[in-house]
Amino acid sequence: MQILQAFFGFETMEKLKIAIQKSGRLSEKSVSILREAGISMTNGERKLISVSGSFPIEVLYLRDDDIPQYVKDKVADIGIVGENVFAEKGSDISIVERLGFSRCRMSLAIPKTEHYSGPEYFHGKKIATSYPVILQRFLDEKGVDAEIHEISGSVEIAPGIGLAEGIFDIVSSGSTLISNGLSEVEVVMHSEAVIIGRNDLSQSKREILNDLLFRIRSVQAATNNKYILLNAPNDKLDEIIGLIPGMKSPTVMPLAESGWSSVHSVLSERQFWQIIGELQKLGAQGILVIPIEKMIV
Ligand code: PRT
Ligand code: ZN
Repeated sequence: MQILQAFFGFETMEKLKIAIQKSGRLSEKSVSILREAGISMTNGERKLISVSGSFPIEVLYLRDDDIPQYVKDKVADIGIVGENVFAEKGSDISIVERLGFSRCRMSLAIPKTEHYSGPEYFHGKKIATSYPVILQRFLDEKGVDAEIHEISGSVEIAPGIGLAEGIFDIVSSGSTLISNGLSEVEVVMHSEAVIIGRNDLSQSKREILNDLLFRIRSVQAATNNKYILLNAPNDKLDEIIGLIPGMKSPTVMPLAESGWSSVHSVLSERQFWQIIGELQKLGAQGILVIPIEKMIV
């Protein structure tokens, strides 16, 4: 790929077509993931298609629900959707990468005044949802015979207007359920944004995809990790190093003041909050935590 690119630029190369949501909860983050991976788009106004001058990629802006079908039909090669949309419409295609944003869950909910006895509660009842495939799979697994009423939006109002006795929908904070007098009784699946793709990409498109995934993983590793610098008393160096082992091992340099060293390492943000107290107890001082832009793992 590099040789072709050096001679002809990206214009003449085969491009990987990625479909992202045109406007909605996934769109901003999808664009920023590409941008952080060094892929700048020529078309800032997000029309239907834009191309990148810095990477052999073409971006298509679509409704999220349509993306799996466009990938199946080879209009796009890969796409970014919620795992819920993949589970509903993604037969014959696969998850290529998990992206960790737009986390939510798909749950069954019933009026909070009802007593819930277990999945058999739904026997013979009507459930409103925009996700009939995932719901049917769950009901079959549990051996429950319920009627699925498919609606495209405002699912949460269905029990209140007498359309259904329960709902199956996306839940994030849970406040939509509460404000509609519903309580969540079964979490059927957890979801996050994912890259989906076909398994039959050409060799050159697969190479572009691998390059894209490498870049995305480097950005994600950097986001999840921090560079930490601290001053440590030499008599506690081994214990402090044990707490912040880093990618290979920390850098340790003597300070001008004898008996002290400067320790540099990398650790996850979550880990940092767990060990900060212990580092202080061991006498670490001048602790600096710095964001990392890219991290090649
Ligand atoms: O127009 P287009 O079809 O492209 O977009 P859309 O309206 O179908 O989708 P959009 O943008 O609303 O959501 C895109 C994806 O974001 C979903 O498929 C999920 O994977 C993910 N996501 C994450 C969510 C939520 N969180 C979310 N909270 N999608 C929807 N919601 C809605 C939910 O439907 C419910 O009405 O928010 C409400 C619940 O939120 P809480 O916080 O009150 O529980
Ligand atoms: Zn949608």
